[in-house]
Amino acid sequence: MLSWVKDVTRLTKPKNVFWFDGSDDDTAQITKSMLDRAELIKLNESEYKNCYLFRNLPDDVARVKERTFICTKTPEEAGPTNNWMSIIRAKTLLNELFDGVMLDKEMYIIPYLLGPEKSKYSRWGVEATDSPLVALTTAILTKAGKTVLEEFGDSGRFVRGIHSTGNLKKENRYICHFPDEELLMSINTNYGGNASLSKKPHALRLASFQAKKEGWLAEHMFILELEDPNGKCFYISGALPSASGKTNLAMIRPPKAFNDWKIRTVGDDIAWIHCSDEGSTVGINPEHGFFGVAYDTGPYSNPNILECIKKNTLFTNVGLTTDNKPWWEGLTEEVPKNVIDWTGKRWASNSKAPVANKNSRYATKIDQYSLKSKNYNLPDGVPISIILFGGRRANLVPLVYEAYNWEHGILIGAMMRAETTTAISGKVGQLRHDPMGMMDFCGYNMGDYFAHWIEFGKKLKTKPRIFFVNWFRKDGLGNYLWPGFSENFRILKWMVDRVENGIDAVSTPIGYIPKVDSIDLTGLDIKKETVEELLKIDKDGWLKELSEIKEFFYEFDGKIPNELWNEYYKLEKRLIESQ
Ligand code: OXD
Ligand code: MN
Repeated sequence: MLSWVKDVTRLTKPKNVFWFDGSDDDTAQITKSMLDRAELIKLNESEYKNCYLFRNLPDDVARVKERTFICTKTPEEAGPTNNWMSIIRAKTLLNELFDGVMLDKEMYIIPYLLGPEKSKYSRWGVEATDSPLVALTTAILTKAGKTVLEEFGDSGRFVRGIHSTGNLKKENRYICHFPDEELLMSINTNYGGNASLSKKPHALRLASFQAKKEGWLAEHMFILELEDPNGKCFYISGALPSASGKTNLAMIRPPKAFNDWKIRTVGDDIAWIHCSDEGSTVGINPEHGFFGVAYDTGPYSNPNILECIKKNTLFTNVGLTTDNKPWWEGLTEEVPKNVIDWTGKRWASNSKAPVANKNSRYATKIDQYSLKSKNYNLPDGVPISIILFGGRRANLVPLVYEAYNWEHGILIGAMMRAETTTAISGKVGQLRHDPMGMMDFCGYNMGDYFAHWIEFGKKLKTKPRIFFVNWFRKDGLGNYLWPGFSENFRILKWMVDRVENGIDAVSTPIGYIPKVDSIDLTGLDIKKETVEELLKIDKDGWLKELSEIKEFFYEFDGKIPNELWNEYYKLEKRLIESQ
């Protein structure tokens, strides 16, 4: 590690190297230096203890797919869903950009651990960065510093990450991944998803590549714990596209009628899933904090997190009230008077622009979240019995359905499409393929990725059951049919009833759907016809969907595994025969 840090120092030429030891003192020192340079705003201490606000530049507030590259020998290794750059070209370009980039700046060296201590499933990384924001964020989202070094010993295996804020020019922004070398290089950006390399670049893109080689899965999934009234716990892992309520679902509060059920969180964004020595499916959360979307988070969508982010939290791109409290749409009904918007300007009350950026974030430690599962940090992980995929679809996709088997489940994961949101730059509301929520995060050819899922299943003695959910179906007038939010608990409960108690379901061409009266609607005012509508299968619509999926699969140039095509044709046949 020392010799690598020396190499990075020679390349980037910082004026000083700061080894982050993970202590509160180090964090306080970095925070103070940012406050001194007015890069950070201290929030109201009596209501938001030890909380700060950072504002990114307006064109650097989201992940940028078009500037994100997988650098391998051949484009085929990266596959059609990734941007590819040759290793030589990327290295030449980046070495030039990084040459002397940290002159006059401090370089922070942050050793971090992804996953529980003393776990064979955990992995190390080190990020060298000139961004104090990244240093603070990594200290929140991972276990970082000295304790990691102690566990690390003299192991030479760690993911190397080099990052510089550079000049923040978008045209020279690069987020490059070199899977063969386990190396990450990111420059001219300071947004968490591009710059905090431990998160998306390491825990998903590089980890997915490692996972393929080593026989496990690195997924864009939450893990939640559901405890039934008898005290029995179930673990559900689920992928929804970015900014589709994944964090909120992982922290859902059951409706009043289900007071004796508990939901607790293991992780909200990333799951590393392994086959245990006994052949069961176990998952860990490699992260140690939440980097959730603030915008639209409120007492209705996620009451549990609001209490957690009142201390030791780093906010980015939210609004600021006159008494120095963070604010974003959804936090309270009324916009506070004289609020400052996320760019630092006074917000005009007739303005159509939002106060907070739609991808504004809070970074906070899982430790201080009161509804975390007591097993969130178990070295052996938690047993996963349900895997859920989902998407934001105004029509076609029913509220919930279950796959017939593992391979069929992989097909429905691979078929996942969703309306776009704001975590990535680009147009909002368009239908976009997002297989297993991994479109932006799979570090290798997704055709091989689907094949890897099939192989992984072969090792499992008992496979998790796979479900698909869509909370966002609308009626002809554009109104949501399902109330969503905490009511989604009812669907989680149905899944558990299916898996645990074997309750009956209706077999349809696309999979099992609930019998209308088997979803527990106690205390919910919803018409039976609405539930029927939510579960309706539009066969012509599905056949059209399938033909679009086929076009998508063709892009993989023969790499879609036969098992997936088999499931595809079985599904098509079921749809045609039921016409
Ligand atoms: C995230 C994302 O930041 O998915 O979690 O964009
Ligand atoms: Mn995510």
